[in-house]
Amino acid sequence: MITMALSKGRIFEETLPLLAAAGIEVTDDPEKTRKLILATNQPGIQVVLVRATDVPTYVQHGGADLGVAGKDVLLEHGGEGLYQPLDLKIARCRMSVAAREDFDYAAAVKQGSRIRVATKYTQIARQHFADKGVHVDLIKLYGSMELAPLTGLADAIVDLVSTGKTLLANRLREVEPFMDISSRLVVNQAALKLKRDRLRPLIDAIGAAVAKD
Ligand code: PRT
Ligand code: MG
Repeated sequence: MITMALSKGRIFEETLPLLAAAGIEVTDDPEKTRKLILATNQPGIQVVLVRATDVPTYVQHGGADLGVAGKDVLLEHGGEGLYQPLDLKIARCRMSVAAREDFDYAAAVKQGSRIRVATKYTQIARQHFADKGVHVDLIKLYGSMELAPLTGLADAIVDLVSTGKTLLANRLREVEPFMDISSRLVVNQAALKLKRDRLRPLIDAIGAAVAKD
């Protein structure tokens, strides 16, 4: 059996057409079933639904042979034990610094002030500000980052932006987009050796589908 880990929502939706191009159809609809293991039209291939941030962990430890995860999630995880053969170019967005309209980010950076930054993405944020030589106090949050500058918890946030509507609705300004994000195919390194005959053609078919778009 080949097991593929996907997260519900945009990653599942946007992976479906790539699987279809490889001849794989998921026969259960995750929005209509409570099942976490979904069958496909191929008896030897199943899909497991896990949280987006858990996909690398499942694949790393062999709970799944392969999976799809955002570059953001992979950088935070570290990518240990994962082979990353393909950029699937799906679930695209960007990682940005955002601040309240009345916070002068550029001036704070120029003056070398310590900036309080709230984020779920502490590894990515730490690396970004270190590269820029900006001093920051990072505050780890698990969600609703937009609230942090509005309540005075932080001066700025680091978060994903796609349409910009969330920032706008919370009167925040995107002051520094710094990384393009898309989702990658990740494969368990041991599985790639042991199940190579089945995994390699699957990876190649998905790769061909990406190249066509
Ligand atoms: O939502 P849940 O807590 O279950 O898990 P998750 O947020 O980890 O999963 P999901 O499905 O929301 O995101 C999975 C992956 O999609 C992420 O790891 C990213 O690689 C990618 N992706 C693409 C996004 C977005 N676009 C995105 N816009 N992930 C999150 N967002 C959020 C963002 O954090 C912000 O809250 O959407 C909001 C901004 O969107 P706009 O359109 O208002 O700018
Ligand atoms: Mg989400």
